[in-house]
Amino acid sequence: MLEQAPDTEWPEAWLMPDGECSDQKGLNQREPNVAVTVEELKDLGICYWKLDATAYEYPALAVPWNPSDAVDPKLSQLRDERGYSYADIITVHPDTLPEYDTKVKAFFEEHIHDAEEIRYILGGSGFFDVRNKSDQWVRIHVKAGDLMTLPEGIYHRFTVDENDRIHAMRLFIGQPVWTPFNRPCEEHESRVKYIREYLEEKKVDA
Ligand code: KMT
Ligand code: NI
Repeated sequence: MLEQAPDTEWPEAWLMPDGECSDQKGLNQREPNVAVTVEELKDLGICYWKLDATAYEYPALAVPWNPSDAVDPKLSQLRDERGYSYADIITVHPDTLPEYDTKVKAFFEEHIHDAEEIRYILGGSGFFDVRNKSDQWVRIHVKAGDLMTLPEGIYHRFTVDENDRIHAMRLFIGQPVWTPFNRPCEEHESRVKYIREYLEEKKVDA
């Protein structure tokens, strides 16, 4: 099994200030900053591997991209172990993504999916925000080489940062379904499952 990255290699994460986020591409740290630990990210169901994105070439855009074409042995190992059968590669940048501003706004709507969200960052950077157990926003700064998975049913959103560019591979098990279910969707079975698996107090047998 390909081991996840040691804690020291995980992306930086911090709590965002409470309330509306008026500047989605900014760092949005608290004053003083409150770092979020890797342990806390793992407890939310997040997984993380570090790959070398600079050692291999990837197209700027490939929809789809055949995961069998992976040359990086770490990527092909993850693909095989985790059953990633679909991939595509996109570049979110004003020059390459039609209707950039609309899409960047849409990615930032709080939502869940009925499957794991798997993102491999090939270049550029951005923020994945996830809700922690107290329903606060945790901002995770992803960069080239980061392969991160968000579990099915976790409330999250994405934005580019102030550099306005991210080059990313989106992976999927089976036929891709990117449908977001916007919050609130507490009755959605993926949400129910996430709450049961990650948010409820674990009952210890007497
Ligand atoms: C998402 O999940 O919001 C996206 O796919 C955005 C681009 S990938 C970093
Ligand atoms: Ni999503």
